[in-house]
Amino acid sequence: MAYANLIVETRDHVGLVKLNRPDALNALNQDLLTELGEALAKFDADDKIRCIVLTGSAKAFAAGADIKEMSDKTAPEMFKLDFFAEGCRAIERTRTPIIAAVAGYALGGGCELAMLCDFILAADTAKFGQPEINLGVIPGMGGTQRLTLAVGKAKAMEMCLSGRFMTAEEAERSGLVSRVIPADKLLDEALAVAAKIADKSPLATMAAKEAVNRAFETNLTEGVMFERRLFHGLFASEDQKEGMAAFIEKREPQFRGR
Ligand code: CO8
Repeated sequence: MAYANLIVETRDHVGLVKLNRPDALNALNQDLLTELGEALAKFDADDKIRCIVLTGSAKAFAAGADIKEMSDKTAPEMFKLDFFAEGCRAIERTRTPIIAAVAGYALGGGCELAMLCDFILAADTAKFGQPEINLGVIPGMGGTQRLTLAVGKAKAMEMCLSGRFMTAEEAERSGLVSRVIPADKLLDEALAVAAKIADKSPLATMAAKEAVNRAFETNLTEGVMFERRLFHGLFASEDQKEGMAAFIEKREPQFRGR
């Protein structure tokens, strides 16, 4: 299916979604977020797709919510607009792992979008920020919460209050991104990591994703119990038998998602 604001491709078992509003630095408007939700839902429903890469352009992953689209809105209109929240829910609902491959600006809703993904690989050109304060507002797609969980209060507070951007290097040091990669290698590396994930049992990757995400929602005892139950449950899968047999037989496992 062709999208107006996205380029969507598949590479074997990996789904690639490229934000594509170059004239607006991939600013997140209603159409783009709606399309993104549709594209993710399609990949998630496709058993062949076992990992997703979300990326932007060399200049911008996304420069935030579309300021021009929302500048004249009233509070009741913003209250009724659900596409921002629905865009967030679409990512949260996606059970297939999603890697954000971020080059250039990831600002405001763009930074929040990257943080909604399961982890971020950053090009050395990446710049992260929550500059909403410069517009007289604050982050609205989870930035005050997820940035604080990722980098701690001091840096999150400084970024949200002052609008200061973080470089890729600082973002890695602070735990916001998993790795920094030379910009010209970013997409290849993200696709290679995604292919590696796609080789695992999809039941196990989904379970691992659910268990790590549970760490943000619960206390340690409950989280560990949740993890243990998922661990036990995976012994009902053929993939567990295959994975352990392959280790013992010194061969590569063939995971089938059963
Ligand atoms: N919205 C709309 N258009 C944008 C945006 C944006 N966020 N960012 C850039 N553009 C447009 C520019 O207007 C410009 O268009 P035109 O050529 O028609 O004038 C084009 O993209 C290129 O941008 P610049 O000329 O500004 O490019 P520069 O290289 O000079 O600057 C920057 C790049 C620094 C990224 C600059 O564009 C910028 O500061 N952009 C805005 C960043 C920002 O403030 N983001 C936060 C937006 S608010 C937000 O994200 C809230 C999310 C929560 C919503 C939740 C609702 C419930």
